[in-house]
Amino acid sequence: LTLESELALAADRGEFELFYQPQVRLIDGSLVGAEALIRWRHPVRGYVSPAEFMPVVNTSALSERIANWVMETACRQARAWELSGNNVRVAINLSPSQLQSGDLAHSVAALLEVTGLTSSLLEIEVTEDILLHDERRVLAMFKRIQDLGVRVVFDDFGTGYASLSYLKKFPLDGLKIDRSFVFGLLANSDDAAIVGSTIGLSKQLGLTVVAEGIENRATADFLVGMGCEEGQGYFFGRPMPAEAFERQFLTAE
Ligand code: G
Ligand code: G
Ligand code: NA
Ligand code: MN
Repeated sequence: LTLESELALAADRGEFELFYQPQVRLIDGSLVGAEALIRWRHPVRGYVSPAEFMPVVNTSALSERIANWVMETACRQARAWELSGNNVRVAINLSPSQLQSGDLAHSVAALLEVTGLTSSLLEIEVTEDILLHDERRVLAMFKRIQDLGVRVVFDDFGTGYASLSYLKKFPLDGLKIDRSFVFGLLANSDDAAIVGSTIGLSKQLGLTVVAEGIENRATADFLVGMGCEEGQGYFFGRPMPAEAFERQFLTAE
């Protein structure tokens, strides 16, 4: 069995799950959102990381099917939390290959309609590389997604091939500062300069900014000092199953 056919079987058998990692307001640690991260619960191997299987998904016919499953699962979860009185902005990841076929804007509109989710509680994370292919089609599609009120952010900002001009032409609500710049923030003045400039740039462009990969309080405090409002990282919580996320971060209605 190839990994690709194993993955198709896994999808048929419902072996995929979404984990949720908290995103918080750095000033007081209060919850603002969650990033949904896919996991494969393999019957023998246990949880398998997307780093192992998403590269295969992304080059296979499964790509769109998985994207639709992730979107639907995240929207249903976000709506359930919304109904229980917790407005959690849920962010999903879409790889460039998952946008090649189909009409994402149409799928998103249909999902919002079916689930009843408030559109601003859904966020889509894309990497800067998204515009490398079929720029006009992708731009038009994301304009329609943003018109629905769904948030769109650049993930891993600063690590891709995009130029700053993408910030002008892409309909964007926020940036996520890649964790490779955040890890060394306290020790490396280049990282500090890059992070500080990105925070400044975001503010001047009216974008929200989330720092990723925060692993200790000192880094969180330093980011607050630089004017960064939101953060994510093991210091606040690891990606975890929905039930664990609810117990740790949400209030029962
Ligand atoms: O969760 P973890 O840090 O192991 O994720 C590893 C990589 O897999 C990250 O680059 C992350 O963006 C990606 N990833 C996680 N979940 C999804 C998903 O649902 N869809 C896509 N396209 N990528 C994902
Ligand atoms: O590419 P993307 O930014 O979507 O990747 C998200 C991945 O980053 C997830 O797989 C998650 O497990 C990982 N991650 C989240 N917070 C931290 C952190 O504080 N430290 C490290 N090393 N990885 C993190
Ligand atoms: Na992400
Ligand atoms: Mn990222």
